[in-house]
Amino acid sequence: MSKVYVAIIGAGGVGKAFISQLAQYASTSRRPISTILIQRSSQAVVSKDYSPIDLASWSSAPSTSPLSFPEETHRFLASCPGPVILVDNTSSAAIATHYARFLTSGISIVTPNKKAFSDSIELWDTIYAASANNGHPGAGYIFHEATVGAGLPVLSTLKELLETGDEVRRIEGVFSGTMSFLFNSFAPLSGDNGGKGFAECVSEARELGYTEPDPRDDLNGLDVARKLTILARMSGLRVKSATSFPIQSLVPKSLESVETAEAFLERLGQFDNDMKKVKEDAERGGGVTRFVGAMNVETNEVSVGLKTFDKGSAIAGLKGSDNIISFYTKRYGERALIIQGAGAGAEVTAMGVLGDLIKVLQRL
Ligand code: NHO
Repeated sequence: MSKVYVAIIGAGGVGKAFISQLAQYASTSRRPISTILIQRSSQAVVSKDYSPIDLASWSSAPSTSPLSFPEETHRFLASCPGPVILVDNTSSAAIATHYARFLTSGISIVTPNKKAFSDSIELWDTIYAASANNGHPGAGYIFHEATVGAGLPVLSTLKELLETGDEVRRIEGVFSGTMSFLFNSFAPLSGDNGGKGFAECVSEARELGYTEPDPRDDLNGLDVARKLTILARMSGLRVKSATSFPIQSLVPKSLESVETAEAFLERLGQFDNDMKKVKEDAERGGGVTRFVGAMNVETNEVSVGLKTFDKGSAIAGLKGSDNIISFYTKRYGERALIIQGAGAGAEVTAMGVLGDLIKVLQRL
């Protein structure tokens, strides 16, 4: 079996978990896998002769300054003696906008980075048109399962529903591990959260690795909006961008432009009473408040925001950082096909990325 080469960009929470999962997979895989690049913002481990980097000791291997992107990175990968899979474990929009160039050169891409798929519809069209997924000869494949629901099989299920001729009518649920964790701990079913303020719950979610690098990307609803944009586009809706429909933000107006995530978290506590009121209003009506998203193919609508749920509902009963995603389709009707489980965190997200890498290996 011919060797496959892997290049990894981004080695933060998800990237590091991915590298250790890849090391384990490669040690038992019948297909030889050689990692030739591990690139971070400030430094890179580059195997100039394309021999494998030792994944057990990469962090102490000699490093250089990063290859420029896309120029040097593209040149290095396009000259590789075999098929290449590029793993983008960053949240960089600058990297995502160049995917088509790599795909056209036969380089496959797997990524949990939502930016490319939830930006303009034109970028989405360009990426898919350049990929082997759409039958483009000689092109690379692209998979991004972990962009929705981390390791949960959300996009692959949607694809299979559609390919087997089902009709998706609407998709609803809790799509954010951070928001799920926040409301499950800030507004638990029992009503008693041990006196924790909303800001304290946000800091906890960040420490647990659930949030985006800047938690405002979760709290402003944009992360959920990005996931719904991806699901809606895969279902056939031509959503213009992740900001082209109503999104309820939980970031106080005056903190939107605070420079760093740390400064934002320090000041968020000043707004704890606002969220306390939202929680108490829901409780007075006998329910709990949760942050949800929905898309409706029939009415062409997408929405993201807070909603009150009956305490007996599946959404109210979620635990930890769990996501729940309900597909209402022609076949499954109003009882829905439901996927539930941990929807954030480095290990489960890295699993989604490695699962995609294995899908590409099977096609190369
Ligand atoms: P980090 O820890 O900030 O790591 C990013 C790394 O990329 C850093 O080491 C940075 O130096 C490097 N980097 C950035 N720009 C670079 C560049 N131009 N060149 C080279 N290196 C560069 O972020 P994470 O947590 O590891 O996340 C990585 C990617 O996974 C992001 O795109 C993120 O959106 C995505 N992701 C993460 C999660 C998660 O749980 N952490 C999930 C999905 C996707 O399912 C998860 C989810 O949706 C989480 C969401 N916040 C939620 O539901 O609550």
